[in-house]
Amino acid sequence: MEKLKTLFKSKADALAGEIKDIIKEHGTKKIGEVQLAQIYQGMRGITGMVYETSLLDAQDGIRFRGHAIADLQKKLPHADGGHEPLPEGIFYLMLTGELPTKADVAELSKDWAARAQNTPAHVFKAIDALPINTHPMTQYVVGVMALQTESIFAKKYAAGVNKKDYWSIMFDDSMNLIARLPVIAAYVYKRKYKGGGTVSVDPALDWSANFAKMIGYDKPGFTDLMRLYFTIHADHEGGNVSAHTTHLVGSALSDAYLSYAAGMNGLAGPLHGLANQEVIKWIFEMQKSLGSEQPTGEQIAAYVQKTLSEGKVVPGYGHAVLRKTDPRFTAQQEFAKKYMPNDPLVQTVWKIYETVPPILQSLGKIKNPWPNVDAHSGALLTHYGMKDYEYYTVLFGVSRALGVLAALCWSRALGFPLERPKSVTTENVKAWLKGVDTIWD
Ligand code: CMX
Repeated sequence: MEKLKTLFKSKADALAGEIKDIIKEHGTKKIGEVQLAQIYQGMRGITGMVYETSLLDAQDGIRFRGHAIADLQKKLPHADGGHEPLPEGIFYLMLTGELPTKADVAELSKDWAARAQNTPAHVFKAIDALPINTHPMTQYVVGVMALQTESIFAKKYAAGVNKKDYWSIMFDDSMNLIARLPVIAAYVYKRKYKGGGTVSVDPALDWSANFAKMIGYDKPGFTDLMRLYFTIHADHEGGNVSAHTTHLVGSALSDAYLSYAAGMNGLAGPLHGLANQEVIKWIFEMQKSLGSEQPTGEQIAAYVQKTLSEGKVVPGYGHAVLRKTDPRFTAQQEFAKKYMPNDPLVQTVWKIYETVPPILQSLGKIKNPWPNVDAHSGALLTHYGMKDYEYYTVLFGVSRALGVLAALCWSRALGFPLERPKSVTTENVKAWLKGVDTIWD
């Protein structure tokens, strides 16, 4: 992978030079203003970090280095016989800013399959030490944490390393970790749902096909779904909980394993990545409660009102930034229209899409009544037989590694410092409101 590493370094050096000049010439210019409400309400809309790999627009959705998902489905290389982009390609794009060739992507597939061999036995033992009913995300994070023994960054830092070389060892760690995540994820799946067993990587297969094969779902449709899934969940700019946590923890020079595991603990929250399991759980409970596999719009509307009246959120709807239907939802809907338009669960997801937004809109307080990425994914997985919904967030996590680790390589290559925003107490705020103006120091 020396070619990719050298290309990344040349891009990073060029940008580091530009950033130096930008800060020198424009460093005192102001970006927006912070309102008191924002610091109480999750820092929404405060521009507070630089994150190179993707950018989110409230109306148009995610752009990976300027490219929309629909464009990338055409522009990124596909596997022979495959119909969806290979996620190796989106990693290459996020890391270098360039669209890869088919050969570039094939090289990455081969490299990751080679790096994934011989995952240390203690990783599996650490997972095996957990009770079988442990949530799959916990098992997954424990596996990642156990793998931290392999961190080159941690070892080299302990031995003494020049800060100019941080990028290089972060790159090596990131590549090794990404390569082995499907192994850990597949091991957790087999252990929890298939009675256990070993997993091994086929050097001839791409990252997604290897994962699909390891978990025992190697039909071409599912493999293609995984390629799409791992591509569209890879990144969502820097402020979301998993990306921001990885970035924050990484800013302390925690290695890729520690930083990514921290991000995954954030992804495991129900307002973030766990929403994908919550959606399908909510639909299954609705079907059961109504005694119908395909409830009508009126029945769904009544069930939504019940959910809201119990003080719960409707999972899969709403977003902190987006203000339209998530293009990642649309990409999955298009996949379903092509391969499974008559699937009853898929049709129920579409009926929910017709029914929920006007109800949420009528409440007057929800800024985005439209579906997000998590509203559709479970129905696609269920179609191929994967009904084990507690596992779904692990899939999101495997994909999210591509973005957050590419971004971490950039953070080290650009020499980004420790992140340390200022906090205040409400006592401070009350004093400030009375005109005491020194409290922010
Ligand atoms: N169902 C019910 N109420 C909702 C809602 C939903 N889907 N979405 C937002 N609201 C509520 C909020 O809880 C908040 O209520 P209070 O004022 O009573 O506290 C109010 O509407 C305003 O919220 P908002 O500004 O529109 O949304 P936020 O930026 O605060 O929250 C999100 C965004 C995603 C957490 C929220 O929409 C939500 O909880 N959605 C359901 C969970 C979900 O699908 N999460 C996945 C997001 C995508 C991902 O990260 O994977």
